Amino acid sequence: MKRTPPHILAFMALCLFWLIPLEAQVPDGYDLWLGYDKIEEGNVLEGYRKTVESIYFEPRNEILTTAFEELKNGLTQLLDRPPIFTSGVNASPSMIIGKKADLDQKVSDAIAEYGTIGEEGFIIKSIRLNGKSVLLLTANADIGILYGVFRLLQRMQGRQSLAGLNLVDAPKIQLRMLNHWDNLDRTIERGYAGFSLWNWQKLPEFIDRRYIDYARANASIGINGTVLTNVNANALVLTPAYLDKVEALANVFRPYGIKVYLTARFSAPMEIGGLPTADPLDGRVQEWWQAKAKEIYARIPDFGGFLVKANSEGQPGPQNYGRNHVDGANMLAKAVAPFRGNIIWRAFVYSEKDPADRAKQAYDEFVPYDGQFMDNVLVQVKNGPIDFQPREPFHPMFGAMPNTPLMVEFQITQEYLGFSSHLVFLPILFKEVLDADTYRMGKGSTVAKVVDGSLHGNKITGIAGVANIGNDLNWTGHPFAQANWYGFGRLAWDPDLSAETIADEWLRATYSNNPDFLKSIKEMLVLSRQAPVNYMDPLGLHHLFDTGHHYGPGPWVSDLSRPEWNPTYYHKADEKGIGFDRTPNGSHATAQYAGELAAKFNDVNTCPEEYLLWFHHLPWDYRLKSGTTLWDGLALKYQEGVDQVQEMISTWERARPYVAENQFKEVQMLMKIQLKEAKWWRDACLLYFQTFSNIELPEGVEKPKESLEHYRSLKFPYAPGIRPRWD
Ligand code: BDP
Repeated sequence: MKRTPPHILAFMALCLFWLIPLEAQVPDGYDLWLGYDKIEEGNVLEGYRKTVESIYFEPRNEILTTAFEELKNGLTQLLDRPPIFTSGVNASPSMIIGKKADLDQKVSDAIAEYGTIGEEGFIIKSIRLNGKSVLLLTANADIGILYGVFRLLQRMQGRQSLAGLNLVDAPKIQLRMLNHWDNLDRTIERGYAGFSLWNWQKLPEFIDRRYIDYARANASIGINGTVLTNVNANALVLTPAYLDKVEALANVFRPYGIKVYLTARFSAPMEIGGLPTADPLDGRVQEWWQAKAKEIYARIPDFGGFLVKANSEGQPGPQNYGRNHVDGANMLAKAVAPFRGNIIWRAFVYSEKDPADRAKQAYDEFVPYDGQFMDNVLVQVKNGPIDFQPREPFHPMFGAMPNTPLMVEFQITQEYLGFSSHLVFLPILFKEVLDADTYRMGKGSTVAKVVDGSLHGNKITGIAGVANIGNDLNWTGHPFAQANWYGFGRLAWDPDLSAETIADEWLRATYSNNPDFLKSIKEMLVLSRQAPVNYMDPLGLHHLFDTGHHYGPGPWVSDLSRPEWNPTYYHKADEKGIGFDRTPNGSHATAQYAGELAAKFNDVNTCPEEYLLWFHHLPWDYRLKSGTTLWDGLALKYQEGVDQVQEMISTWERARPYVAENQFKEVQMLMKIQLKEAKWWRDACLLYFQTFSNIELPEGVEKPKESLEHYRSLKFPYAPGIRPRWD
């Protein structure tokens, strides 16, 4: 056999030497916003290095050790050298980290703000100590230190100055939770980023590195609770074999300040407990849940509690036994109360037996129960009255139940927003809802104030986001969908933050600090929230989605057994016009809003145009504010949505110099899909609505390439995220 000449061998070795590090440098998105790339700007680097030259920080327990490791790792990468940790304050460190109780009194006495930051807040402040300027990071409790460390690193990622800093921050909402709609077979209902992270088969022994990185990412944005399982619940997760696995996950998340919750299937006492009933007023059922709670808390002392979807979309609940939501929720609340657990009871209900407008049903069913739930019950309300549509007015329950803590539930996963192939920056949507004024206690009674408890003085507060996370390499499928996870967490911490600030923080941490990049991509993010509303559901239209999978348009669907599952129920298009009349002439859903708002929505002249067809059925020749007819305006909106995607594509071109080529291409390819699908939406919807309006498309709207029959014939049996049917 011929031997390879030594110079070829040397060349090959050299190639390997070059290839390996090069490959390792290609960003794959796994790091999320926690990629601590070395700071290249010399003066900034020097400034930071000086500030954190030597650090006094004694990690005395699990959470502090997490914070210590995170700090060490982050600083080592950002500053390209490991920090020096001193063994005491006497060594005159440039930075001191410690909670109040662990600090020298001389140091903690210098801080007046401890009383304002509660258990989870932190203070990062420049103080003078022994004639020297020192950066102090302090808190009342360990978790505050961890949050402070993450914030410090984030400021460095964003190149914000640390000089003369006085940052006092604490979360405004107590329970900041992700809801995973993950099934035990690892499929994810409405999940578009692969399979579930939870590898039930290998748990409890095998701890996937992902669990730890998931916890890090959540802690970095202040998320402190996670519901591991789907709201369409499987009782098996409450059996000992699965509780072993849940316990293992809880142990991984605890050092990051994250509590584990489970969904409770209401009929579990029958399915896994062998009881003949799940009636909440039956003593055996009550005892079963009490014993179950005891069993769980014996394993997981800080277990958060149960999230329950009851009597909704076929899920069992107290109504199966002639009882009501209060009976059901309080029965469970009593079981977890001795362990300081909470029950989160969902208000997403609508019934096939109730002929009332679906948008009205949750309010009608829940508002009369105000004040009747036990103190450890929170009612979780979706942001709008239908179901996570591209745009909905806020849910009228907000502000209408002053004696009940209401959580808002947002959907981070994009069930109705193009799955993980469309780029949509959701913090803008979340802010529209949080900033909406309910007028319930006069002007300024925003949804944010209902949720953070300040409007009605609730003792317990919470917010939930349906996770968009799966086992895709980059966690969320679309690289920009990471921003929605990030943004949800930041708003859960502080609902008053602006979407602009969130975009800025995320872009800097994830991609680049270049001002040109930031400016154009921030504009693109704003556009990304408007575009899908225009190309899917403009002017207040809603639920035009194809059945079951919700992938793409299906405005023609009208043959499903339940009326409110058909898109035709929502758009009500006919020869005369289009839209759902929710004024006093129609379903009168507007009556569920405060008087000022109801009046505004009822009057077609004052109703915001973005909600026009949500509240009104209008003739095709109705004149919009722009002077065009409704038909023309609708068609032009669809076109505008497509044009906006086109514009996003051009803007992304400008990002090329600032991001790695693979990152650039990945987003570019996804945007091509988004453009194709935006056109699909425009053409399918307009061709269909045209069968009623019988009017030509106006100038400026591209002619559809295919026929209506073509769009109607499309089938997607393998679209991801479909709901499993075991109930
Ligand atoms: C809808 C989803 C369905 C969920 C339901 C819910 O289509 O898969 O189970 O909401 O929130 O958005 O319970």
